[in-house]
Amino acid sequence: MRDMKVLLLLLVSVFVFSCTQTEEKPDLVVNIGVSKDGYKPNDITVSRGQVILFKITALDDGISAGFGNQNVGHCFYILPPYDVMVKNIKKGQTKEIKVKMIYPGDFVFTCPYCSGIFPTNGVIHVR
Ligand SMILES: [Cu+2]
Repeated sequence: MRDMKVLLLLLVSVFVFSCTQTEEKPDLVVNIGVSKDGYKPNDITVSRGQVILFKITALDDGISAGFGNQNVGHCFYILPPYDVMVKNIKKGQTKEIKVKMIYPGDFVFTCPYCSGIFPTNGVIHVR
């Protein structure tokens, strides 16, 4: 029973502290293209507290084209503390995510699928 309470508390903490994804109205739309050449743009500056609607468009198949069997597409992952991810953006697709930029600083975003092979990394500066 005590273990269950600890587990529950842990789950609640994880939810509360990773709560940067939002359904609030966006202050700004940021369009990003992703391909084997990386993200364009890969250097983004936003204001702290803003709600950003990121629209990520995959311009190619990423690792799926010759590097793997499955068509997984690309990914848009902002590392913790933001810890938000848009998965499986396939060639020609645009996927969206709204993020409240509550943490100031410089945060890396990446494609966990292909950043080991392609330069799919970028930085978001929250000022
Ligand atoms: Cu990728």
